Amino acid sequence: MDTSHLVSSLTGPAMDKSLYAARLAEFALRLKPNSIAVVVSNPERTRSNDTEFEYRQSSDLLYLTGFPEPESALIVSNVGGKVTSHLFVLPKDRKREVWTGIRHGIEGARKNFNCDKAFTSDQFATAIDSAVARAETVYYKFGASAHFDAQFDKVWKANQKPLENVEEILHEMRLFKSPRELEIMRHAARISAAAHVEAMRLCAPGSTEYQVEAVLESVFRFNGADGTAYNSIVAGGNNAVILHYTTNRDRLKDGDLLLIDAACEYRGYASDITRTFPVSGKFSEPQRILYQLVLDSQLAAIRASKPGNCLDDVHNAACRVLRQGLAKLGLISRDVVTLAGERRALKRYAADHALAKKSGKALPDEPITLRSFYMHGTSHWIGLDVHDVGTGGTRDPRGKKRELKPGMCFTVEPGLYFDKNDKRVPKQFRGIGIRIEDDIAITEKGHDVLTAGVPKAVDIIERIMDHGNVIRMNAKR
Ligand SMILES: [Mn+2]
Repeated sequence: MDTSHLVSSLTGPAMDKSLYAARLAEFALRLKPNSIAVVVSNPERTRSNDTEFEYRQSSDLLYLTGFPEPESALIVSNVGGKVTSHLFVLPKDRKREVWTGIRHGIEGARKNFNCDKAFTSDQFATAIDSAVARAETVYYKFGASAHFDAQFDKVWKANQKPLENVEEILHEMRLFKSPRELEIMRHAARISAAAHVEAMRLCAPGSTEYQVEAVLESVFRFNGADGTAYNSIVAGGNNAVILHYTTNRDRLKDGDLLLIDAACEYRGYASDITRTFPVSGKFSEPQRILYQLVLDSQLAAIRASKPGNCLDDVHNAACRVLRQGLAKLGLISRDVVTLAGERRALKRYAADHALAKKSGKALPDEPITLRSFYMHGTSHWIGLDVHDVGTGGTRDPRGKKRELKPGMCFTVEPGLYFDKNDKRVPKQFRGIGIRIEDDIAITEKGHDVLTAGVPKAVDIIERIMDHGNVIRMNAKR
């Protein structure tokens, strides 16, 4: 059976066989001589009784092979100067396939997924036994699959071969996106951007968080995305101060802001976008002031996203603007307006706290600093995983400064969060949570904003939302 259509049938950019072959060759090149590397699939996970969560291949196996099915594994051997790749897959089984879907089988695996040889999954135990015996070094990482861990562990313990972490090689490779990967990520970002614009157009007082969620996710699916890259956060009003609010059950109120952190995955690659806008379509004065501050901080961080800088520089650029803005508004004091000042204050607090604890005195209040209202980082890598692998905001695995280089992709997502009960802030700012997030790719000259398709300037957001003649969800006509 010709199953080549299963690898890349939809329109839109995709990986192809030659790119996977090049990747596998590059991976083999990075292995020590006379070694083998084993990469295994994620297990299926039960959602309810006898039904499973939608299956998602482990990102490492996906990266090396594109093979999408569970109970699969890859052994790459680099012994005696000869590189081979063997893929272990579920066998064709007409009766099972009627229930669980078409399998590539051994033939499909060999034909469409670049391996030198393919075997059935139940041959893995025997194969790993002889592969480990022949190797001087073995690369593996425990923890992905209990099933394969048990089989590997038995053989590895019996053979006493030095163990290296396969992720150290793979994740360093995954940190740098190839031109085709960037095309795929740009496509994912375009779909997510369109979804955010649609949510802005349709949102109105009286509609609900889950209706907005439905709008977003329908745009993802309609445009051929795999699905969501992570659970959608659609948080009206004070819900936005809960960083991972995914309940999405409340009604949206006139006068509140709406924070949406939602994006799709396309051909295995994630996008990640956050926008915050007024439910009514018009920012109130306090909302606009805080929103503009977060936006200015995000723009400063994006400007710092260039070769030679590191992620800490990006974070510091964002924080600098936020600290100055908060000091100007009187939300933090002048002596914590710099990073050094903030560090001093927190150090003093830690010492006072320890002392009070020791002597049984009343514990001091934590000083009010940027960390009180912005408690997360500014960036994470993005790729096959939404919080992608790759070490180091500052240092690489060798302890050298982790400079940003072309092909690296990450988010820039500063925010400010003022709980409705936070007595440390003026009333007009309480119950406001704002985050603005874009996906950035580092280029030779600087950067490319992959998610530029969704506006973030105050006037443009207000213009998009000001459609008197557009029928909005649940809006009174
Ligand atoms: Mn993010």
